[in-house]
Amino acid sequence: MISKITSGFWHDHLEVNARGAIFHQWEQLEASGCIENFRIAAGDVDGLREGWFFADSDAYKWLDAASRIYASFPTPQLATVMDALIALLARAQMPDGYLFTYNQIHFPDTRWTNLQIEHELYCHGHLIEAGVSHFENTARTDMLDIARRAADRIVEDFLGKGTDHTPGHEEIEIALLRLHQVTNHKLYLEMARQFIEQRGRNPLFALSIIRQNSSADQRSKFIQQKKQEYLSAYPEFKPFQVPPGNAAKKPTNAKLRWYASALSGKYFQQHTPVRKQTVPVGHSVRFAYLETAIAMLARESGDRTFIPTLERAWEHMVTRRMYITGGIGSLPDMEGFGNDYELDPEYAYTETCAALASIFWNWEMAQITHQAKYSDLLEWQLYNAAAVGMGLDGASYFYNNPLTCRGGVTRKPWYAVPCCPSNISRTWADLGKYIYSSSKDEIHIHQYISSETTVDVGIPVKIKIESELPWSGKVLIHIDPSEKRRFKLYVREPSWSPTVMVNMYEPVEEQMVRNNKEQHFAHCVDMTGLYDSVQLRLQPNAPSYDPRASWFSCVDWTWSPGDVLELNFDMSIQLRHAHPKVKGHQGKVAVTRGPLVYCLESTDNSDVNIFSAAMETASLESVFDANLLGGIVKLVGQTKTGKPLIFIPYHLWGNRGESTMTVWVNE
Ligand code: FUB
Ligand code: ZN
Repeated sequence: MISKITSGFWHDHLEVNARGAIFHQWEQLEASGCIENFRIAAGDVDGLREGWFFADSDAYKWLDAASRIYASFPTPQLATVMDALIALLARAQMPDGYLFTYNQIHFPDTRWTNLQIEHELYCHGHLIEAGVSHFENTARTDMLDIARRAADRIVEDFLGKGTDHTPGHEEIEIALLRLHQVTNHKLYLEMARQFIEQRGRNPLFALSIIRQNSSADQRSKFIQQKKQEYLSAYPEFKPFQVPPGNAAKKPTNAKLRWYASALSGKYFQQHTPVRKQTVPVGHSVRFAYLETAIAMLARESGDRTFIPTLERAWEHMVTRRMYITGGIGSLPDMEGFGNDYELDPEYAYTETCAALASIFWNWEMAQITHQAKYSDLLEWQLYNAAAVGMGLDGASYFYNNPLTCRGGVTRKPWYAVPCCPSNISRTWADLGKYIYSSSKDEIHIHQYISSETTVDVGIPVKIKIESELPWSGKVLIHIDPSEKRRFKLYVREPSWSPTVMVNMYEPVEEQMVRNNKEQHFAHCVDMTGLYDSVQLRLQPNAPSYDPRASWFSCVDWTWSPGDVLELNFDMSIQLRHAHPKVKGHQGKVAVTRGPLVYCLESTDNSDVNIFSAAMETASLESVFDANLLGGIVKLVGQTKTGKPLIFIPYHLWGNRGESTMTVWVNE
């Protein structure tokens, strides 16, 4: 059920997404040759294919994002670009459904050659997802037909095949399951199930990866040679210059660990069958896409035997392999998980896509289990580890997201691997789907985002949320059933709010109450007694972020048109400590308020060394500053020597040119 986001923090972000980011991304895709690759494959033009073997996926993810954006911002400019791209994809697709410009242009006689390395199935997955999103948001079937042709090709080529026929980068599974949701075509579900169940069962995986690596290397050398020949033949051709990416600080043995992880299969989550994968390992985007797909399969097929493994992996990730921001992936090179408690803030890779992938996974888990901890983490990652990925202008991005930066890192308009920009755009454009879930006689409110929707509990119930998050803790929930009706409303008590004060307003005479709620105040319920996880609730000196402290409280009530529930979350500043086993964090705190992690950026703190300054913790207070970064609540305090300190939300750092930054501060 998609809600319309109506105002506030997220509405502003969605405006930037729809009016700026999506067009900026299109320009970059054109400029970088990604779209031209399809024209070459279609035979429209001759030219040089550009970008990585997975470049096609960026065009598909853009179309996916554009389709979702179009549902709320249906501009003719966007429609024109989308339609042209769909027509181009139709021309580029081979008559039998295959579409992968890398092979079509360079190796027309080969297919499905290096499944672990070359992302062929990953690209087809994003193609299929674009088709599903386009159909869901426009009700048109032209792009869906392209997606179905691709999916049918895959079913024909892979269904019934053995354990050496799984993708190296998970994604196709999610795509096939989404396609199954809209077509109800059983074979798509079966294909996804096979890809998932066959993972980690190839006893010769190491040999296979060595062969594929060497084949992929040879193929890429061949392409380099072709490129040189092309550039000599066409000296006037100027290849797109991608700005240099941000170097990631890494431990000395990072490369070696990457090789070891790849050979063992862990990097690809191919080391053991999925039901035994209780520890998050390897490339973190791949890992979280796999978990998302497994959860989707469990939900769609009703096979709940997958759930305990997913729960254990989640618990492991949250307690031992996740940064305070909700970011995952502490090893550059591998772009993935390190060992337990290996969470160096400077090495933090925490790719934007990894946070997004975790959001997808958490949403699936929230729907299956109705446990608030998943929605809590979804919210935390949305505001921190994911939101940091897009700059305020919608035209500058981070790819990897350190928690400590000593310089040399800036937001870039584009990347050689531009997977994150369109991924964040498509997620934001779909934010309205993460707010509610409902069944016969209950509604769960997972997120407090200003929005409107109609929920079905046997009768239609209009719900409007007016949320002041993340700056203030007041949230009004207007409940408007079409007639008086008893049902349970579950509201999530966030882990970050030590207490929640609740007021309920009930109309006595409908019009009057709507106009003047205070005077018709009917009930005041302090819900703090209603949850079981009291022991996990935060104390002023909190441990690290722990979503398990979140709980759904139930308001079992006969609702009347015009009822209003008011929640007031505690927005006091929290000082959080890392787990004692995380190296280098003794004597340091991370500062959070509400769902936001804060940081010190040198731009606001030119008089202090943000890495060595010791904070006077009692001095911290929150101040709304209308002139800072578009209007934010900043935190102001001072060092032990009396120098001012200004904290801004972590997701906003890097918006004012090059700087240094730290999340962890000396106490
Ligand atoms: O490989 C495709 C995407 O690019 C991955 O998801 C990202 O981590 C980056 O490697
Ligand atoms: Zn990415």
